[in-house]
Amino acid sequence: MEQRTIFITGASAGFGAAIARRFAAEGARIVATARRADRLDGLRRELGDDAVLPVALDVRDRAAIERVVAELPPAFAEVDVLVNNAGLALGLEPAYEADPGEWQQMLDTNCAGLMHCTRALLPGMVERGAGHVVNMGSIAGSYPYPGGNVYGATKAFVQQFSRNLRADLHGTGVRVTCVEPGLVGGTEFSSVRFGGDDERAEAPYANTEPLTPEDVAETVHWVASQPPRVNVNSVELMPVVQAWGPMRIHRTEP
Ligand code: NDP
Ligand code: 8X3
Repeated sequence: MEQRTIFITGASAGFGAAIARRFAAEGARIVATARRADRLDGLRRELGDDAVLPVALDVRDRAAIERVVAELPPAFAEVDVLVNNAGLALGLEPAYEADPGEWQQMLDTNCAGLMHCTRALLPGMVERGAGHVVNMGSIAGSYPYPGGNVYGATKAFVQQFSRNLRADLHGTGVRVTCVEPGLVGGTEFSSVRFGGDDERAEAPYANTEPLTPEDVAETVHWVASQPPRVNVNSVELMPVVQAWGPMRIHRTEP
C-alpha cells in the first residue's frame, strides 16, 4: 500500500494515540492533533520525525482548524484519512441535575469540532476524488442509559452526520465510516468523565475484560484498508462481556 496521510484528532491519548501507532506501523504519515502538545511531541519521538507531525489544536476553535488545515506542510497536506476521534463525556448526572457548561463542552467538542474538521478537509478529498472520513461514534449513540443524556445525543449526531455525509459525497469517491465502540478500558475517558475521581473512573472496568484502544485502532485501520469500491458504513463493536440491558418498568407500591 502506498504511503498514506492520516489526520487524527485527539491523538494525545487513548484511541487516537493507538490509531496513530497502528497506521504508523504501515509507514503512514500522521498529523497528530490534540490540545496537549507535550503528549504529541512524545508520539513524534516514539514514531519518528518523518512519521508524525504534532499539531496543537482545540477542535472547539473553528478558526484554528481552518488555519491548521490551510498551513499543513506539503508532505502532510494531502490527507487520505481523517479520523474524527477527539471527544469526551462529562458527568453521569440525570438531565435535571447535569451541569449545563459540561453539556455545552460535549456539544462543542463531539459535534461542532467533528463537523468543522470534516468541513475543512473535505474539499481536498473531493478534488482528488479519494479520501475517507472515519468518525468516532459510540454505542451510546444508539442505546440510551441513565446519565448518558447529552453525551449519547452527541454520538447520535455523529452517526447521522456520517450517513448524511455519505449522501452528499455520493459519486465523489470519498468514503465515510462511523465506528461505534462499547466499553473500552485503558484510556482517559472515564477519568475525564468523573473529573479525575479514580474510584468512580475505575468502577466500570472492575472484574471484567473490556475492549482495548488497540481493538478500536485495528477496526479503524481495517475500515480504511478496504478496496476503494468498499464503503463500510458503520461498525458497532462491544466486548463479549457487554450486551444490552432489559427495558425497565417503574412500579408503584401496591
Ligand atoms: P481519551 O480521554 O483517552 O482521549 C480523548 C482525546 O480527545 C484526547 O486525546 C484529548 O486530547 C482529545 N480531546 C478532548 N477534547 C478535545 C478538544 N477540545 N480539542 C482537541 N482534542 C480534544 O478518550 P478515548 O480515547 O476513550 O475516546 C476517544 C473517542 O472515543 C471519544 O470521541 C469518545 O467519546 C469515544 N468513545 C470512547 C469509548 C470508551 O469507552 N473509552 C467508547 C466509545 C466511544 P487533549 O486532552 O490533549 O486535547
Ligand atoms: C463510551 C461508551 O457506554 O460509556 O462512548 O457511553 S459509554
